Amino acid sequence: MTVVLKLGGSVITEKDEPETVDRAALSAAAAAIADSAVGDDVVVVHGGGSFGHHHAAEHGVSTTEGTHDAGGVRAIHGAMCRLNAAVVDVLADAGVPAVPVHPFSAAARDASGDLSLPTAQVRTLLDEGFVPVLHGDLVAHADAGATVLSGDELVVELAPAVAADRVGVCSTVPGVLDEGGDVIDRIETFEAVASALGGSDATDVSGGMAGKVRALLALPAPAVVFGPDALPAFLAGESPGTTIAGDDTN
Ligand code: IP8
Repeated sequence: MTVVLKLGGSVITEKDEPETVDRAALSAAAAAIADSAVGDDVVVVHGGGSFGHHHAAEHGVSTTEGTHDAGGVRAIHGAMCRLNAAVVDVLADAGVPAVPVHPFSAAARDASGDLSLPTAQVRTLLDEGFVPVLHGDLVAHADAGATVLSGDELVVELAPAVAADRVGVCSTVPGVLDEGGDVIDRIETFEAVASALGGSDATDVSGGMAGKVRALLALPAPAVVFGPDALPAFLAGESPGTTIAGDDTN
């Protein structure tokens, strides 16, 4: 079984405190991954939380607005590397064979924004028994300098590349919520939930929950969106929160 697991940046960091890891939340996630990693191939992707977003905002960089300021690039990428090192350390302390993989060193976007992400190293690391840990980062972007590459985009690229059987998105909410604030159990088409999600036709995968759902519907494997408390259940093979299963999963 191959699992791609996204740990939301706001799950593992203190969102309002610049560059502060939420040690308790990260340790709990690491313990859950350590318990389950035996026998499964697991790729971890984490978001930026109070590390990358803080610096990206300061330098006016987003998924579409780039920068040619090398100092800004070093500041944003450096912050993500510090968070990645903290995540890898906590996973290692929990007994997970975690190793860092930095997308900025490998990925590129062309002038129309299409992403190319080499994945042979991730597949090979999995085959060799490691748990690769990637992170939202910056990416070299033709005609724009460097732009933000979100963890969600990485999940969408990686899941088919490693032939993931399951995709988990651990966020601060317990699933995709309907207008009344209740968790939607299962989503098979975007149209069925468009009004609950604000009907956004955003195609940018970092464009909130609507964009996330759209991107996850296009995956060949079912994706599950859940809150931190449900991580052990997800890793045990259950589907807590919201299951997102588009046509291609059948
Ligand atoms: O939190 C953002 O990753 P995300 C990474 O997954 C940076 O959107 C550099 C802000």
